[in-house]
Amino acid sequence: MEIKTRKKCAICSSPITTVLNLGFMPLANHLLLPSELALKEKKYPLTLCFCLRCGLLQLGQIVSPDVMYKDYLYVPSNSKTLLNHFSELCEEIVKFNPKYKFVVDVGSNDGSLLKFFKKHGFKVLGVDPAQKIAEAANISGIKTLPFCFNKLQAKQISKKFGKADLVTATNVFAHIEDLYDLYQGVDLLLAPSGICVFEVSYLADMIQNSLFDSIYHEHLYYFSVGSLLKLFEKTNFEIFNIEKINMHGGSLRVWLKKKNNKKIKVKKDLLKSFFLDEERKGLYQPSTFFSFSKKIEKLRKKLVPLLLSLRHKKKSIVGFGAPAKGNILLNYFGIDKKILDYIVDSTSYKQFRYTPGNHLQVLPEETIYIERPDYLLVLAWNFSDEIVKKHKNFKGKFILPMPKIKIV
Ligand code: DWN
Repeated sequence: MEIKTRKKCAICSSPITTVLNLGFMPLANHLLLPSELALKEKKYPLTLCFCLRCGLLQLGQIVSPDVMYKDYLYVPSNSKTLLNHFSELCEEIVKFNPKYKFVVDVGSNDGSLLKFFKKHGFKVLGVDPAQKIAEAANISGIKTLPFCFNKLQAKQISKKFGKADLVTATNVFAHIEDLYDLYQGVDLLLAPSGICVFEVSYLADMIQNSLFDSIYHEHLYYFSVGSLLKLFEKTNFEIFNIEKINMHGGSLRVWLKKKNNKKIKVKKDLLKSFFLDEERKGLYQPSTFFSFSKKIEKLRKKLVPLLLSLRHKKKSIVGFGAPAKGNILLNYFGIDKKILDYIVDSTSYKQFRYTPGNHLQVLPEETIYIERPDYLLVLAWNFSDEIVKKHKNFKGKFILPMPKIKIV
């Protein structure tokens, strides 16, 4: 089934309340081939629902992973910032336990993270449903199984490759519908002394900075620490450490151990401080999310007139980066060919395709030195430092739309 409606909370099965409706949106990462432009484009409802009992913010509609990942175009290796981040994650885990030897990365994509573990002498194994990208990872020497991770697959992996010391997952666990099946699978795969380290976008940062562009059909869940604690109550895991990290607009790095592993100490005071901070920020109150739409409207009322005024002055504007988040921002704010001439992106999979919804062509980054637009609207704003530095010879200006509009 292509899409289904969620009626109850994914963590505690309580009724859920719709708190935000972004209307009908195309799949944010599905850039169209030229031959698809003439076809009727599919758009799906995009709503956020809140559970009063456990505080989980979750999508009201679930699009089938087969639909979302069959022609997946996102790879992390186009960003030095992200690769440096993966290297730091690897170093931190190796420092935590230098004896770990076998790591499985769930949602391993092109193997960017596993390459760092491989350099440390780990046995590495990736799991990712994006067939083309998994194939490229295998060719690059990172063994990758081309399917979605779940409990059944975990059993097969454990039988064939043995128990893992470490399971990692960066920006993946919010993409998997059945969270209990997922963690039962991680439990089956991990050795008794093993740990799972995963990263997810952090709800507190999303609300604080009105990062509505991270709301799209791939992201089924928007976690607070409070909702994660509720989730793990009903699994064989417990959180023993949590770090706030500055990736993708603000994320959490969550460290899990098995409940009966008493060798690793739980940082109880740290977890409590996150919980109290979230309570103070209203992350467990639906009213926080009802007011979220007003903050998005305020941003729209600033950004769109700014862009229109530049166009009125005959200035040319080009989108920089074709991230999933950029497609949400453009479609939700109605920014189309009237404002942007085209988009540039360094990802070869994305080039010469067209963005979903507004059908802007994606061209190679170098185009900006040929066409020389007056402005670049940086849609990959989470990498703006890297982008502005990399293009210091670009003669035009950069418009950074999030979290606050800036022109540099
Ligand atoms: O959860 C997810 C996040 C973590 O990554 C996935 N569902 C999909 C993806 O979201 P995204 O597409 O918003 O991710 P990025 O990493 O913000 O995308 C950046 C885009 O910008 C890529 O298409 C690459 C491009 N880029 C570029 O063209 N030149 C990036 C840099 C740094 C550059 O210099």
